[in-house]
Amino acid sequence: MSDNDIALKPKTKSKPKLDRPKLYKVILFNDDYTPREFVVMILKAVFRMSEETGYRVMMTAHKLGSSVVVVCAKDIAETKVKEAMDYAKEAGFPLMLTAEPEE
Ligand code: TYC
Repeated sequence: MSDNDIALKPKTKSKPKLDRPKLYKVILFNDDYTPREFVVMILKAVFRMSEETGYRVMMTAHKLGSSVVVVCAKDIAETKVKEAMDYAKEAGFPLMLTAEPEE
């Protein structure tokens, strides 16, 4: 190799992988007081679900005690939980949702 040759080193350093931000599950909980139609209305208005999907998610919570509504970024999950519970509070219903980190 002469002095003018450039020795090309293979790039061996790999970029450290950035951890993906954790996803959050929005969970809907059953109660004995909130009307079914109101729950479906909330799922349609806040979570942009169709009538059919909203009804299915509501019935899952009604029968099993809880249902996953959506999995998304933390800030979106928390904002939607607050929005849904604010609507319910305003209407005088004890509807409960939470945002929980995925395992
Ligand atoms: N259990 C309620 C009723 O029978 C309906 C309901 C369903 C409430 C799902 C909350 O997350 C819920 N009126």
